[in-house]
Amino acid sequence: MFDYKWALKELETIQTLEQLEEVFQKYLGKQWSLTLAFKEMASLSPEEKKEAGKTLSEAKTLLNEAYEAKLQELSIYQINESLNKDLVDFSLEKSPYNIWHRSLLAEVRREAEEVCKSMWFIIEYGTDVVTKFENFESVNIPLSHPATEMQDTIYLKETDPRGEPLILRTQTSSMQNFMIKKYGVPLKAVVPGKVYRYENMDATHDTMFYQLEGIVVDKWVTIAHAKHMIEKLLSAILKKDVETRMRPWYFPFVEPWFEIDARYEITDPKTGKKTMSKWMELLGAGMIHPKVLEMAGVDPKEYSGFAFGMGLSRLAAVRYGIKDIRYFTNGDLRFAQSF
Ligand code: FA5
Repeated sequence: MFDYKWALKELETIQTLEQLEEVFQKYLGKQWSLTLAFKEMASLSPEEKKEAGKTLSEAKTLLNEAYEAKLQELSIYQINESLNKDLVDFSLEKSPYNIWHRSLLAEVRREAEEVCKSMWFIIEYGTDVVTKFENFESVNIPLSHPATEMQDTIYLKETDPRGEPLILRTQTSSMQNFMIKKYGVPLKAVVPGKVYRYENMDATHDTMFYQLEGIVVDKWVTIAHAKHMIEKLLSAILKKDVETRMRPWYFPFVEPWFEIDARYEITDPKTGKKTMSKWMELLGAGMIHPKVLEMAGVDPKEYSGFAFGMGLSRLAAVRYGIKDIRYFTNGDLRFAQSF
């Protein structure tokens, strides 16, 4: 008859999960010694069968319990072992560099989003990689426009599933058509995000910078609404009184169009004297072109709207009086560590 006490002893001495598996197969697996023992019972007398059945059932329960207990013990042991191996040594000396600093650009972007939320704008980010249709044609920029050529636009080798060339978006206006189609009208939405251009870099031009697109569509929207709302947003984001001016410009996707500049001043922190004071272009805006509305399925006879594209990197420069927007992204530690 099957000696389960011996099996229990064997279980007790097991040290690894692999050994446990072997013992399981030996006693409790398909070719169980225990199963065979049950089979052997067929040749016994009814009295003996009763006795042997009771013993074997008891053995099965005990073995299963012992197996489960061992499994738990070994699993916990194995987890602890691997944790010990991966232990992080917290006694290492602190790095001489303090890596946590404020990112002024991220701060301005986050605050701009909060201001927009409080004014009931929907916020969406879109993707940095877009098709030429999204970036240009959907906002009434014909593909023959110079901006679509290599000097301004960064092309990717990859194409979309239809074979359309993919590019890095040059403007958040690439989301206008998508947003109107997605949310319908009336609509009040903003799209903050990175844009990329093949630019000649200088203190106010980077190849990657942040824009914040605004799209407002409803019945009876006028340029007076546009001016009022943009001015409100600017003063909430800049958080200080900044002199601004509005002047005409041209964008194919709005009509009429305008740009807003702000007085950009740099003060020497030591002497408190102004070292620079000039106009800086902050944003382009205008009434959404009827063709753009039509392309997004909106009847321009019934609805009108305005759109604007703010340069968040330049807004941050004006707000904090930073003399070169490239400091925000070029990783210069002297700049990063001073905030
Ligand atoms: C546009 O990108 C238009 N999509 C804006 C627009 C939206 C007009 C909706 C009408 C309606 P523009 O190229 O001027 O326009 O860029 C908008 C703003 O982004 C600029 O006013 C400026 O603040 C910022 N900007 C432009 N180029 C750069 C650059 N290279 N580096 C940093 N900021 C830039």
